[in-house]
Amino acid sequence: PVAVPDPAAELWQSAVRVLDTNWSGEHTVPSRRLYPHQWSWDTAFTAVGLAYVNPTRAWHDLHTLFEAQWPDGRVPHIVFDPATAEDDYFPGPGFWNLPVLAGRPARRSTGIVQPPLHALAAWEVYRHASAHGAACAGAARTELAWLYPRLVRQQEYLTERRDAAGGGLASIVHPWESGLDNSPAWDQALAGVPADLTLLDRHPRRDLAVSDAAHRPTDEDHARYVGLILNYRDGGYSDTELVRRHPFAVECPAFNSILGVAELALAQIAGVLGRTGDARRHRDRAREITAAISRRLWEPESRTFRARDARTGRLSPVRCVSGLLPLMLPDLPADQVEAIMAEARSERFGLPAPSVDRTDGSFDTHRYWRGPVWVNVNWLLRRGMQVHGRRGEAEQLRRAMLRLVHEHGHYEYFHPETGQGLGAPTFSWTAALCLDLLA
Ligand code: 9YW
Repeated sequence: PVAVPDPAAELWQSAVRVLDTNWSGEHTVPSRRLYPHQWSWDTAFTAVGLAYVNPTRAWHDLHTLFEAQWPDGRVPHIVFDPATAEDDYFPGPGFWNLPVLAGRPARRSTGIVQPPLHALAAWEVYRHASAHGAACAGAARTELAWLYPRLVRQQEYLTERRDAAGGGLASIVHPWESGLDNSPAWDQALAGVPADLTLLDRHPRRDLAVSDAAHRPTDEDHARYVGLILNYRDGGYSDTELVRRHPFAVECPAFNSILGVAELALAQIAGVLGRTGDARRHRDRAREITAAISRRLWEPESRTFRARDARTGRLSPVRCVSGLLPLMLPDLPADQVEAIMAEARSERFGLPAPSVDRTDGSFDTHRYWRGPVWVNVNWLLRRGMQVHGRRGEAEQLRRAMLRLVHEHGHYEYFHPETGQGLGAPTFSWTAALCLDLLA
């Protein structure tokens, strides 16, 4: 008999191969091209997929990341691989020039953060552990117990030290902290940040040596990114009086929705660990974060969520995919849930959702977070649809994502009109999330 190819099985196997290729022995790299270290939210997405095929490696990855947690609770956005040369990635460990920290973390890192998706990832790995046998389930409980206090400190850092405007939401101090680097959501707030192009002479770009300049942030944006780090670094990475001392502080709807979802995942984890009082506290926090998002980031005229400049109080004028992600919060008011679903279905987005409103002047089919489709944010959007019982759309989105990857490969991002794969070709979170979508 002739073997009939099974597309789902092929996709599964290719995803597993990508994750195997990108395993360094200590952590998973986002891809072998351009990203030689460990990235924070990439680790969380990757763990979600590894939960099905290699939970031991998922825990190891999370462990490595949290070994680099700072004494103040922040989990750095990159943990540097000591085996990689300083100039293989900019900005490398030398540039960040970390202060000597009391109780110094075991690993070298950057001083900024990324969205706190790790509690959700840990919960997902734990949830699937029993499918791998009793020993694996036992190990998962031990890992949860190790991670729990660290995850709590990560949340406390963000909710206490990063509430720059005092309104109950965390501010990002750099566009990179959103994970949505050059999203137009930051354009208005970034316009006030000086773009000193001479910084690029001293700190030349590495990314352009390995990727197409038309896909990447512009030199002006890059100069602002470098300047922002220098300012934060020269202030010793302190978060006191951010609004006065730092030229960029923004409340991102995606970042804060993930912050809220993390509290709900912590409530589940606390429950497993027998900490009922803590579980209640996490659920209360999730409700408070949801209420703050719903109050502060809602733009009533367009009925959409926007990023808010914590320094000026102004909402970003651009509709971005980040504005769809409050859907992940179960307590979001029903009329806001309806509005997000309508926006997602509209000609401005559609499924899978591009990173920016297709009808906006800033929409650019190739430029990174200014138009292309990304699997990770669509995966989060699908979770939101599931949370609110939108089964039809959730299934439509699941199929659309799988079709994209099946036809074009495990790319970093995709052309929002043709589906062409863009950026790095064998990208960890795309592969990992495919496993979850196929399971
Ligand atoms: C960079 C690694 C990271 C992601 C970010 C994405 C990009 C550029 O790549 O950042 O060099 O850090 O925007 O979300 O974590 O995959």
